[in-house]
Amino acid sequence: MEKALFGAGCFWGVEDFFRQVPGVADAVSGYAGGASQRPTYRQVCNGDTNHAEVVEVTFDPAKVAYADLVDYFFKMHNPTTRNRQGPDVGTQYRSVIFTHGPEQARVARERLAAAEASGRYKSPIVTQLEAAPTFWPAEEHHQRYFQKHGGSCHVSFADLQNH
Ligand code: MHO
Repeated sequence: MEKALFGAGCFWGVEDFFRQVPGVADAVSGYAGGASQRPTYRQVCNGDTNHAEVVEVTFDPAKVAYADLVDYFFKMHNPTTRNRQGPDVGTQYRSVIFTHGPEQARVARERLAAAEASGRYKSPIVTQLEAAPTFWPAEEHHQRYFQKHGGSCHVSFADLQNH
C-alpha cells in the first residue's frame, strides 16, 4: 500500500470522493502543512495555524496508479482558485499536493502540467506541490462525514465517470 496526500477544499467531500475510487483502501480527513502539532478543527478554521484540510489516501499501486489519483484530484475540484473552493474561503482550503518522495513529486509535476495543457481551465492552476509534512488525522466526527450526515461539496466519482 502507498499513501497520497491531497488538499482540495473541505475535506468532507475530498474524503468521500477518494473512498469511491477503485484501488483506494482508505481515505482519512485531517490537517497538514501548518505550524502546530495536533491541530483541532476550530484552530484550523480560524486560520491561525496555516494547516490545510487534507485527505490521506491509502491505495494499492497495483490497482490504481498515483498518476491516476492526481488526475482525479485535478478533476474533482477547481485548482485555479487560490485559497478558495467554492463557498469555502481561507488558506485551509488551498489546493495542494503533498508528495511522498521524489517519484510522487515528479508524477505530480507532470500531471499538473498535463492538466494545465488540457484546456479544461479558464485560469492558471494555482495548486501547490510540496513535500509531505506530518499528517494530523481530524476528529472522529469529521471522518465519513457525508456517509453519516448526507450532503456533498465536490463532483461525485460517479458523475466524473459520465463526463
Ligand atoms: N462550508 C463548510 C465547510 C466545512 S469543511 C469541513 C461548512 O462549514 O459547512 O471545512
